[in-house]
Amino acid sequence: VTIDMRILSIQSHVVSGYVGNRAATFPLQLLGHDVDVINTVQLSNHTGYGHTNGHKTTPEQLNAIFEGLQVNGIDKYDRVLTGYIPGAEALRKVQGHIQRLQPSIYLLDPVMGDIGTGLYVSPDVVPVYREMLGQATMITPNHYELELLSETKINNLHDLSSALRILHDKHNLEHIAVSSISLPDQIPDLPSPPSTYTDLLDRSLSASSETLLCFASSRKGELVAFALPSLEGYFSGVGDLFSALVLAFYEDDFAGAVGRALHVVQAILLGTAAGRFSKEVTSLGRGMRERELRIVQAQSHILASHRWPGRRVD
Ligand code: PXL
Repeated sequence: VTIDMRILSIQSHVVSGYVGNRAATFPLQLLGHDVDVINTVQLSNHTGYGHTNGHKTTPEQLNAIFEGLQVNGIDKYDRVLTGYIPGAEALRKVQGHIQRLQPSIYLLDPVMGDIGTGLYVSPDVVPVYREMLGQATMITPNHYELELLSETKINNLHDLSSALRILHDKHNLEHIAVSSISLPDQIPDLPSPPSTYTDLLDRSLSASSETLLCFASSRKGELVAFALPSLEGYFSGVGDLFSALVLAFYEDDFAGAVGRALHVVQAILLGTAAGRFSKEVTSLGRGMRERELRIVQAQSHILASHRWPGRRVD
């Protein structure tokens, strides 16, 4: 595995909890990388709580940070990761700087919203992200974000394939990981959870019967599907953690990196839901607090190199 990469991560900061840079930085460092961190917002907590205080970094402040790095010649990065950037003007600044930095790999996570919660950024970031697709090596949209980017509705596997083709062909994008999507289609012979996951199941709430899917899609036509157990309720930061791990694990096998990232994410989710990493074993309440990902406590899972099994469906 590649170690000691220089990575720039541009995402949110929350004082309490684990979304954005707070979900990405620790895993990347634990995996042996130097991570430079630009915070696009500083908030007390993620926006899923009843109340959130804090501020956005202004476009001018973002520019000043980039310029400081540039003047000192310390802005050389192997890989760049972007996530939650809630304003269009700020996103434009980031776009310009990434264009100048020319990292060998740029993972763009088009953090805009989710089915259920809807859009949680300014609507004018959507066209900017569409423009930026040509700049990215890989993107990690969820169902909602893939619909926004492709300007299509995705109700079945056929729609999914069309949306992916639009992004690969029209927007010249190499790799797409659809981080989670719910489709009515039966995909035959999808491998079930690996024993390294089911071994963790004992003390946990059982996963619900609903299955979510994840896909790794590459421009040359390879499409790999993964079946994921869906846990009840919503966990924030899961997509942010997933993106950071895909970026860290990617060498030349995109679906392989996605499979490894999924295994880590599922182990952390299950452990969090089961209260496994807490001082007391708690049952999962309705509170946001118990749903904060236990990323620090789950570090052995980040370092284990298991893969979630997938199957080619192209
Ligand atoms: O996980 C996406 C995300 C990132 N950053 C902040 C958020 C959220 C989702 O709620 O609130 C600040």
